Amino acid sequence: MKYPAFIEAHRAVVERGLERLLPGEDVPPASIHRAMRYSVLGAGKRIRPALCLEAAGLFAGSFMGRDDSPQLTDEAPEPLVTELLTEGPVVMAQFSAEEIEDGYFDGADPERPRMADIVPVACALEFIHCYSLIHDDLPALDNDDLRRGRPTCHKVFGEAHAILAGDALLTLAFQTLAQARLTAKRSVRVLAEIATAAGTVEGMVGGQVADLEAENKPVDAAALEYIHRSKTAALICVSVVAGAIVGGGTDDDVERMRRYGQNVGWAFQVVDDILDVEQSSEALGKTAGKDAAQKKATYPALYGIEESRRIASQLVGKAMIEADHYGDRSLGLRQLAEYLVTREA
Ligand code: GRG
Repeated sequence: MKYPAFIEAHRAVVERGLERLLPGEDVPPASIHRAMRYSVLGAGKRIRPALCLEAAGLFAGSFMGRDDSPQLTDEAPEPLVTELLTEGPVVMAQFSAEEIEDGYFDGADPERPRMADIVPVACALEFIHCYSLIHDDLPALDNDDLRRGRPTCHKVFGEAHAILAGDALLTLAFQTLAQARLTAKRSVRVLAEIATAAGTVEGMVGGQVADLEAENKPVDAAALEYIHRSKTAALICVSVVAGAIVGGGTDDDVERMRRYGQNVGWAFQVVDDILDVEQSSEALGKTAGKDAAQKKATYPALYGIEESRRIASQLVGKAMIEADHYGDRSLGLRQLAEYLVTREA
């Protein structure tokens, strides 16, 4: 299945947001900004930002790229919208003391953020994802030469710059989140959720550690589940959770999105394991067949390809039940879930 057509609209806005939120490559020290931009502005699928925007749209009532998208088509652009959607100057969101005090911007309804205010949150998730890819490719971890169809960051800029570019993207993510135009309450909640998902306790770094330590060892189903849910699903899950929070979902909505996200995130890594076996490096834009070569803990290794496919479909089925709660309004999240299990790269 191709990337769902209307999600392409999210992707276009996210690309522009990433471009503008990253320091320019002439900004000193230019070498680190070149490395950051090289890694972020490559051919990523932008799945995490798309999930975030789609979840936010579900609750904020704005659906970019579709006929019912009043906030982006009908309303006069505000400064950040202008920065993100037109050829304006590259600036981070700037706030007066009053705006920070209010936790919002310009008298707009704090309960109904514009999608353009949510784009920085979506971009922050992509910054964290890109940091994890840069570090994952380093010689001390996966030692890979190919990422998104191009030489990896350390191959082009050297190891020191790759380590620092990863660090800088993680830091930029939290700067971006802290400067996003959200109510103070939503802002703090989202910061805590994303920091936790990127961290060590059932988060991305913890999953990566467990993955490393499982190499060359027999791994049971529970250990494999822990690795996949922490290493990959946590960031995917928090993408929809953050979207639900900033979009104004209730606590029940946020928890429903968490269940949706846990299931699609887990399914995403199961499919990633399958693609590593079945696809070529050219199709994936990264080195295929590495899991078996490195004796990694994967679903195909433990269950075989067919059973892995069944597990992925079952997980997506569970996510669909959560999305179905919102009827037609969750069409985007349902299409994204379907894409994640049927994708070929
Ligand atoms: C602090 C040393 C240190 C490491 C950070 C490296 C790391 C922790 C975590 C790695 C987590 C990781 C790379 C998980 C794999 C997740 C995955 C399937 C990535 C591929 O995602 P896609 O397909 O990639 O969305 P694109 O390129 O489309 O964005």
